[in-house]
Amino acid sequence: MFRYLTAGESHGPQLTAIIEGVPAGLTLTEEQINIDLARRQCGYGRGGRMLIEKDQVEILSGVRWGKTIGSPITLCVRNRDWENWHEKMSPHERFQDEKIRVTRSRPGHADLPGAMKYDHHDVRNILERSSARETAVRVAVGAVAKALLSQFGIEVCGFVAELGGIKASRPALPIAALKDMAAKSELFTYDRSVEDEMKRLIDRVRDEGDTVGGVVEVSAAGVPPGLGSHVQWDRKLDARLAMAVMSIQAFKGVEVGIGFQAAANTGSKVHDEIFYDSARIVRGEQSGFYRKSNNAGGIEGGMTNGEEIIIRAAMKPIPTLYKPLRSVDIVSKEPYEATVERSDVCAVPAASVVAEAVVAIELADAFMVKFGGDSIAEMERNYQGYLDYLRSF
Ligand code: EPS
Repeated sequence: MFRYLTAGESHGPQLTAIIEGVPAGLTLTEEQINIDLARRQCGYGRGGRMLIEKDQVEILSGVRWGKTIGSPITLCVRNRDWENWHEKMSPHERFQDEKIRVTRSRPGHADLPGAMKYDHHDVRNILERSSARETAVRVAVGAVAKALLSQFGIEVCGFVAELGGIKASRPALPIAALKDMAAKSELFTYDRSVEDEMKRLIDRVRDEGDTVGGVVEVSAAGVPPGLGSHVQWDRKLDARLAMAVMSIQAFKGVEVGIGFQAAANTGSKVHDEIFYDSARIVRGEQSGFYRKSNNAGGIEGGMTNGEEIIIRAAMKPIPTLYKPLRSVDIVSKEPYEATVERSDVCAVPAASVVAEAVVAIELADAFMVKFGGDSIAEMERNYQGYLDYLRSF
């Protein structure tokens, strides 16, 4: 099992993750994790905080001389903004200051339900942890999952598929080519033709003091058939992926393959017909079975079917707005209009990197469940045995 927890507040000293279950012998460096941390910080539409933060990971346990040793891995990403928050976020009672309490709850945030649930009369106690700042360390965990998956030829990549209703169209290219295109795009999309329109929309929305959301897409290629299971609800891989993606701050919907479109079509148009060609095995493919379409998004009955996994998810517009929204002060009960001094206009490109991370984490977990060993060498033996069997199936 690949499992993890994160801890840390947005303006606290650092974000921390502990990962358990990574086998020994995996090459892992801070530099390789930092590449994904930097990707998450880019993207058109971010606000002032990203000028302060330059996220870098520190590996504090579980790795020795560039390789995992099988023990829990601790990752830490320090918050540079902590400089400005020492007293306001101090664990020590002597810094308590009622004057800096936040009592105004912003619509669309965790503020009000969180304050009610935890009996807080200072919304900061909720917003610090509900903040999407936490995704920085989840991306670091995702980079570890991706390192594990890439040992077995599995590649995962996130893209922006839609922004404020502007749809990108996906070229019929292998994932590596799409990844290159997205890496060169400020919007992290594989469709250059809509990029300017998306940027213009972000500029217009910024001028209006508003925010905009979108749809991210994550693809995983090279995934063998048979990850996940049909036998129990919590072993179904699509269910696990949906939960992981829905757990990203500001996400409101998830679909696998054609998702909601399937509901509007008849069965004969939706289901991917099955073919067999023994020449595929000679060419080194994992199986002779294949599909000519992939409406299922690579998952049938809660299990991978050997086709590319495609997950799409909707991110709502960030609720922290310059434009006033009506709300109520939780202490005085007086109405007020919620506004901010600092906010992102659009974080959909960054969210595509986060979605990529959480999908990679679930796939790494499912992969460990099926082929898990205590070392990479043991997993390679397990995996090779399965591939040999699959080719003869
Ligand atoms: C966030 C609010 C902003 C974002 C932050 C998420 O932070 P601040 O309130 O400090 O300006 O910049 O995102 C990040 C810090 C990040 O690393 O992505 C929120 O309320 O969710």
